[in-house]
Amino acid sequence: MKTVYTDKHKLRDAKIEIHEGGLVAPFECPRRAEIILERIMETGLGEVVAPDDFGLDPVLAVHDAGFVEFLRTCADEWAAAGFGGEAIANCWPTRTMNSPHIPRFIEGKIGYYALACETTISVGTYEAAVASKDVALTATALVMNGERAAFGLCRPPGHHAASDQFGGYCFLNNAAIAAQYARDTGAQRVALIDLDFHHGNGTQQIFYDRDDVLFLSIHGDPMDAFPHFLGHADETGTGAGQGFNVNYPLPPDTPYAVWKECLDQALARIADYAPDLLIVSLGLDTYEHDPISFFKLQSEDYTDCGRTLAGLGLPTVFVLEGGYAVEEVGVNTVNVLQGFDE
Ligand code: Q9C
Ligand code: ZN
Repeated sequence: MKTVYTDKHKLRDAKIEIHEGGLVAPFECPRRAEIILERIMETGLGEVVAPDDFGLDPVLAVHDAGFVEFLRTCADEWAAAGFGGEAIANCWPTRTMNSPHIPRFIEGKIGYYALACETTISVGTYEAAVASKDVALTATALVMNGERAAFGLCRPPGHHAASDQFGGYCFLNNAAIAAQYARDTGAQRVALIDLDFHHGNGTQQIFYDRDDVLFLSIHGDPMDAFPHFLGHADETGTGAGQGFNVNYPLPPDTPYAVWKECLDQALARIADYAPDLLIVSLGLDTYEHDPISFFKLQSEDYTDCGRTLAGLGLPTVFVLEGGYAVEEVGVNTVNVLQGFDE
């Protein structure tokens, strides 16, 4: 299958992340995408093409305009306030009493829009996030125009980004933007399966009240893992979306055999839904040696996963999400795509 890729991901190159009580080099780093691209070249997976510019309309179809403007101006406003380093949230709206006012000052504004504080906003982050959604949209357009499948090598990732929140290394929700674009260009129903180790809280939120995008996610139980507050099995959708949100939280040390049972259940639900398009939020942080996750998938399991996804027989867009065992992320990613292509 074809891969969509651009060097612009390198513009997202933050220097710090808050992790276990200290500052570390970010797990979500440019090298991840380079290693995946190298593996694609070395295996001859298929042609690598550059993204087209889709502008902001497909972004504003799922994200709040004030939020997008905040992402665009955040790094500059941080510097203009006289702050050094990277923009980082140190405050949150009160959970017990909510005011509708969005702070004017950047220190309050970033707290308003932040989902978590591990993720800073550095110079270039917005430009990289915009390029990343163009990668996802280009891959989606390829499939809407007749390709069996395509891979969007997206960086930064997107699935934690909600309609007006960033965090968990995510700024714009590439998969959600792609799903909405597919709906707006002829797909009646879209299924979106999130295989990243972490629950796709942002994607869930964006489509929670809708029945035209079925969302399913297999992930570490939020009782034990980020994003901590969403991803429970009792989150099933609301209004018209009731029954169109499906979560499979799993405990520490889950091996592939158990994970695969959930995948089979999820795929049965998708087959029953009969979508026009499948979007896969492809995280590789389910890997046994991922530094921030707790599942036990092995490299060869990813080939089986890709083969299993292909069994649905649906036009399929793969969108890269997480995966932080950097040396192995190329092999694991391409194993899924090769398994699908077999
Ligand atoms: N200190 C994605 O995989 N919390 N995001 C990390 C380690 C944030 C993961 C906890 C994890 C975000 C796209
Ligand atoms: Zn993840």
